[in-house]
Amino acid sequence: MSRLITVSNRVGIPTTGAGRAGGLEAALREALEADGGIWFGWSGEVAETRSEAPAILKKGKVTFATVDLSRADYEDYYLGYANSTLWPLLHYQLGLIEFHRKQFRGYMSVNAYLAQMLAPLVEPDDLIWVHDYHLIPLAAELRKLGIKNRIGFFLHTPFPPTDIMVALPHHDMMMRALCAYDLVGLQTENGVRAFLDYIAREANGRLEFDGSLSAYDRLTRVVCFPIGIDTEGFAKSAVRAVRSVEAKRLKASIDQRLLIVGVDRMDYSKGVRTRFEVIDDLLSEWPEMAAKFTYLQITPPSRSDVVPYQTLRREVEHAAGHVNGKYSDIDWAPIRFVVKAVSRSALAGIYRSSRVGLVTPWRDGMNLVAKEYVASQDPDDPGVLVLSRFAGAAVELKTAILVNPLDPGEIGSAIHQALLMPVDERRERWQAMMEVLRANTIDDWTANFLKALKATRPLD
Ligand code: GDG
Repeated sequence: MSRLITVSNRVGIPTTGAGRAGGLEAALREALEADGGIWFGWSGEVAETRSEAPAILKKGKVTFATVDLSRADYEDYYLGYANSTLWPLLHYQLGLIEFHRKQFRGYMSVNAYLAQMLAPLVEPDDLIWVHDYHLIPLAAELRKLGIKNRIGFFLHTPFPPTDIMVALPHHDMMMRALCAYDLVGLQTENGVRAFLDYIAREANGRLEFDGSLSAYDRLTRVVCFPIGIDTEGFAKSAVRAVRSVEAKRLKASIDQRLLIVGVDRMDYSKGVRTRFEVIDDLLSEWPEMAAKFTYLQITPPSRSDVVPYQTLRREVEHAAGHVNGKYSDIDWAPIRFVVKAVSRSALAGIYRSSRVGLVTPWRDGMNLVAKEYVASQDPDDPGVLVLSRFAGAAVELKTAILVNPLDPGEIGSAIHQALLMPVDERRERWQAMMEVLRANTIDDWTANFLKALKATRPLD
């Protein structure tokens, strides 16, 4: 029986009870528990020097193996190349990309180091599943060390079109590194098409009759696996959560008003800045909507050591204050802006209590908030999802109101439509989305990826 080794930038060590884990973390842990396995990655600690060997923690059939990184690694690999070069590139934000050779070298060096730390833990039959853009070169580095196991990679972000990809200095190296995997999983068919287009135009590779991709003197597979959520679990916890203290506090505080909710990490790709302009447009176009709704935006801080994230925080705080200053009355303010994380169960209750879920990223690999919002709704009186057409989730959630996230006027009209939408139409739209979410859960996603990885041929 093959063991599973998952590798991700941060490791989901169960510290505070299983109930706290997010859907992805819980699903990966479950997959590891099934046949036993290892979860390997950075500990999240920045130490004077890198660890000489992984710290090992065993819980049941799962081993958590983590290493510390140095301050230079944190700056060059994590803040630098991963989050200031690759993240904006993968979200089509060419104007925000920074590129420094020192950071690129740091990124390559951390990947080589992680491969050295991981290689001794690998047994011949293990399946290795690597996650996300921090770790693109890991398979190539493991191959250099003689690891012949089947290695899969899943990219949680979008995969951009060729004309954007080639803006990355060393794009050829990154693509060659991706093709060192036996299986590359992407969120959407659009991403798969972009990958194949790059390989055909820039790498002189081709798609073989059996569906594998021949490039850089080897074969790989590139397949779309849209990530899902624990649909029924979320639905159940939303039912419980509306009875929680937090949900009751929220309900009492908004009075009879309709709630609009947005939940996003503080990240420019999520389109949070535009949303305050949306509320401004909405209230100037339909002044009679004043005091009829409350817009609650929950935005946990994220990557606050990266300069564009600091700028974003200042700008959004300013924008929220500006709109509130313009429209508030003594007993009502249009916006509640919460810059901190709330508990997972409170989140489910908040989703369920709100008439509109506002999810308008400029670009997003999938966007789990959109799916969680739908799963949390009351079947008899569901809320309406207003969703960016540029989120991966828009491919599946076709009966949301789809909007262009760059057009505040269009989003404002969509909210207006959602606030006034009759219950029959809300139910119809919700049922169609819920069917999709039941047919593709996080467990299906894990099982589908692992099945496809097992079906690839190990190296001789
Ligand atoms: C990446 C890709 C892709 C948010 N605020 C709180 C909180 N959250 C949880 C949400 C959701 C998760 O964080 C965010 O997931 P998203 O999918 O929306 O976005 P990213 O973090 O950017 O994730 C994305 C995803 O990977 C999976 O492949 O969909 O495209 O960018 O689960 O509920 N959770 C709690 N408190 C908060 O305040 N507890």
